[in-house]
Amino acid sequence: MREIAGAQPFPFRFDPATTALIVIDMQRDFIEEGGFGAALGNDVRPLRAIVPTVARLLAVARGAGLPVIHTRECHRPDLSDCPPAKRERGTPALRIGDPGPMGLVLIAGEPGAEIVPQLAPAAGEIVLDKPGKGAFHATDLSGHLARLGTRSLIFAGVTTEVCVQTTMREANDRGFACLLAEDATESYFPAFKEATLEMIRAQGAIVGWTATVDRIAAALAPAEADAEAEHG
Ligand code: TIU
Repeated sequence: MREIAGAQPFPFRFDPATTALIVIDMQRDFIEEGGFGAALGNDVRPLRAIVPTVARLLAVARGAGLPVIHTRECHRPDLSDCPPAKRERGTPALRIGDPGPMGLVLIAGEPGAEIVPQLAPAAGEIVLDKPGKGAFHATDLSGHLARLGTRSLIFAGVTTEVCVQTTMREANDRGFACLLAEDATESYFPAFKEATLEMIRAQGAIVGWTATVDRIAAALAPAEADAEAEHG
């Protein structure tokens, strides 16, 4: 067992052998100009700023042998998995499925739906397309986690209070111990990010824990030392 002593609201204990990293929706559509996030009226720059920190967390997780799951919020080209209530909501500059500068907005296979190149999935990592905000809805995430033997999940990605928090709550209800990497997640609304971190860890970690990437890396580092010792 490992421990992140500096996690909030109290130390997070986990076994690297049953822990996976899940990186939520680090797609061009949320992070770059001309995508879905910008079409909703948001400034995408704060999201772009966390890319190096997410890359570091990915490197740490890969180095420690943790399975990595990447998600992408996107829909089929025929929109059969996009409820009209989602597509028709509000008055965005571009709706899901509309042609934009990065192809059809939030559609699988289009450039905008791809994960940013700095965080590209490595060979063998799971890439899960999801039509909802939560990654368990209408996907086989539960099956993947059962096959991996996962019991604890480390979360990163965007946006903190929408797809990340929704998925964390889904995972928490399914019995996973969930920890959110504080500096590897971001919102278009700074106050919403802070409120989300607080509500996750309030009431004795009612949804889960939070910790910085530095602290997560420090807790996982001995795994590398163990591996070196094993291989002589
Ligand atoms: N991935 C994700 O969070 N989808 C969103 O639509 N987020 C917003 O904050 N809009």
